[in-house]
Amino acid sequence: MRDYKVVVLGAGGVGKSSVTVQFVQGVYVESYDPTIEDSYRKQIEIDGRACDLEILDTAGVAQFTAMRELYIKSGKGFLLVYSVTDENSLKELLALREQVLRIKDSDNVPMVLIGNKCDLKDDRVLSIEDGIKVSQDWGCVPFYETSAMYKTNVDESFIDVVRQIMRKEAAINAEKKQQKQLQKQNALENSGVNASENTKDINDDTDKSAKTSRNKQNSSNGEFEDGKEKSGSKCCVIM
Ligand SMILES: Nc1nc2c(ncn2[C@@H]2O[C@H](COP(=O)(O)OP(=O)(O)OP(=O)(O)O)[C@@H](O)[C@H]2O)c(=O)[nH]1
Ligand SMILES: [Mg+2]
Repeated sequence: MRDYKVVVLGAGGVGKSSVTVQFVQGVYVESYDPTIEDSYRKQIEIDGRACDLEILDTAGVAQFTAMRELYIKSGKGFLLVYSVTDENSLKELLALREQVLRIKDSDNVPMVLIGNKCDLKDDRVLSIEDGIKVSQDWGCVPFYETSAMYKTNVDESFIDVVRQIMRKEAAINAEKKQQKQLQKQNALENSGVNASENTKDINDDTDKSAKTSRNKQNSSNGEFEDGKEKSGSKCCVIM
């Protein structure tokens, strides 16, 4: 079973714990108890693959955020949560995302943008378009409006980020395999032993293994086709 470490980030009180507990335990927590740090495990099957999710529900309240750098380092995917009833919570996410990209030293980090509390229609101050705009500014990061209270788009958000982690890992593994083949090919060429025959064999092998790897990806999650990645995540998914 593969391990997937997902980190839930966002300002205080936006509903990180409520969303997480809804996903893991299927219950809604009405009371507000600021989190210091909570870790959950959940096993689910995604696209036919058994996944062991470790979910880190983090602190949003400033005095508890000292550990942030450490858990961003160890996380593979991120749920960035704001509340549609709190304008500042979306602003805070901009800096949080920058921090994630800086610590990960990459622009390609599995993440979803979540606008929570979408059931609170009278208290809403941020529109769906506000969320879509941020998602687009972030290079079309998948965006979901969620309600932890009604379990709206909660499972979908977690599954989306795990799928992104899977796709990233598959791409890294394919690249590693290709590099190994190239090294093997170079070593044979340098040894000068019947180089042209061997190279032909290896090229054939590379072709076959690339095809097999593509086929595997097609049959398991349909994310790759003809060696090109299909966009599995919609740019913006809203309730
Ligand atoms: N109506 C409504 N209330 C919500 C929703 N999600 C969370 N809440 C409420 O908002 C309050 C804060 O929720 P938490 O999940 O504790 O927020 P948090 O982001 O974990 O807060 P910190 O741990 O302090 O960072 C609680 O009273 C929740 O019941 C939602 O989707 N709809
Ligand atoms: Mg919390």
